[in-house]
Amino acid sequence: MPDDTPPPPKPPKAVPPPERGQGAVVAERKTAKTEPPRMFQVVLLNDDYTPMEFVVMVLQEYFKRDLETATQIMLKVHKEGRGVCGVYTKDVAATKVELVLTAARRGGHPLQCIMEAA
Ligand code: TYC
Repeated sequence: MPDDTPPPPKPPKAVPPPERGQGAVVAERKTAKTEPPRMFQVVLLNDDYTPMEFVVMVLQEYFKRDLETATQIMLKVHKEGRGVCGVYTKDVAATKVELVLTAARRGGHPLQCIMEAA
């Protein structure tokens, strides 16, 4: 009597893991390239009315300069017309300009402070 039962399913062939060039998915390790942030310098401008002591205080208080450095920067602004207080990221520089101008206006001084791309 003929046996018409279908043959049992063959066991799946063991598939070797793909290698390079045979359909393998290779995760490329790209070096993360994050550009450093643009930097901005905060600059004090000279005027004839703001007291030297106030400018030195500003440099100590808002730019964390010690008394000697603050005095040197103030004198540079006084003699040359402008001087860099510090270099910061955009938001930090903008905040410092605002704080300096607010303090100056509160004290009734015409001190000018600006930021510019470093
Ligand atoms: N020129 C000012 C004075 O003789 C002093 C001064 C220094 C003002 C720096 C502003 O950013 C300044 N009193």
